[in-house]
Amino acid sequence: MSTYRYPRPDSSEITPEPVWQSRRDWMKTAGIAMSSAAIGGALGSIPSMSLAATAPLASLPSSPSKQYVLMEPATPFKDASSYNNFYEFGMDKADPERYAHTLQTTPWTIRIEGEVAAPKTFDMDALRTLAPLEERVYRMRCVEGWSMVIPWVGYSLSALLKQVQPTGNAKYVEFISAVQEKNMPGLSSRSIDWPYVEGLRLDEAMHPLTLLTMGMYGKVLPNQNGAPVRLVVPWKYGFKSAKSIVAIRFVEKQPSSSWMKSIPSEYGFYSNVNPEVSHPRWSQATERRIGEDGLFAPKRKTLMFNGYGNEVASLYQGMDLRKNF
Ligand SMILES: Nc1nc2c(c(=O)[nH]1)N[C@H]1C(S)=C(S)[C@@H](COP(=O)(O)O)O[C@H]1N2
Ligand SMILES: [Mo]
Repeated sequence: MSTYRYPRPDSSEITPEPVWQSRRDWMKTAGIAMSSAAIGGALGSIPSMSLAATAPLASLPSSPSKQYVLMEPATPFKDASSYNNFYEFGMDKADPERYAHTLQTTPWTIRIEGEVAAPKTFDMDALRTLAPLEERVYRMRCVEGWSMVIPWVGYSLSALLKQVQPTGNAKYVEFISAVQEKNMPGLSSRSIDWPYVEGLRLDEAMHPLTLLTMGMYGKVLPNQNGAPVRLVVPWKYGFKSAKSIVAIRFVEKQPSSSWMKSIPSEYGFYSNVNPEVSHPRWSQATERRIGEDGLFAPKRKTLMFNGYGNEVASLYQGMDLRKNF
């Protein structure tokens, strides 16, 4: 018996293998590189079939959220765990699944530091039991123009942040991802200043939607999705949702994220999903939903704040969202 309440896609929505294969062949014939060229470049390549054996993932029980559900079908697990961005493991969408098995996820701790009365370190046991685990189905919109619907398992980040006392200087929160020199083949690319760092304003970090995430589809996170613990900020472009987090730092000044440092003209601090503000190199008005794709499938209209406007629009009252992109 399935424990999921969200509608499952019926098998006709899942692209059969011969179609994938012919698509790949077509792309080869057309001379389109299968690996995405530059960071933030191509509008996402076609998901590739996984050849890697998948280790069984431990289940992670949780209660279904009553509040955070969607009427849209969840993206098949297969797609959500094989079409990834995790540049520590390479630039290609298939690289994380291919290479992230080397990520060392035990032991694991998150250090909370910076502008706090007393810095504190939490191990995974502490993190998993700190608050009741919930399953929440969120949309995830990548800045490259694709999206997924994923049942995540976790709890509001605010539950963790409330465990420490931020000082009056704490205005922003920084999230620092792991660096494992020997285990991450993507670190050799210098296009990102490692570690991968992201940031939120304190009120964004404390917003109930901001999810400290330890699982998906009822199981612990696959390495390629940011095991053992990551952030999910569903109203912002996917890159704000830092994976494999080892430290959370309260700071006074607006932090500069890896993407802001790497390409400041294209990536701002806020990065709220906004169909009206184009990326300098492409429109953000529509998106391709992974799992219901096909080169000629109609695109979906991208929603303001990725559809979470009722919850979060008030955070940005009076702000010019073109300037604060
Ligand atoms: N540490 C780290 N976190 C990261 C990334 C990354 O390269 N490194 N990629 C981001 C991007 S661009 C996206 S779209 C999401 C993808 O998450 P998913 O692969 O679980 O769908 O993770 C984000 N978090
Ligand atoms: Mo992304």
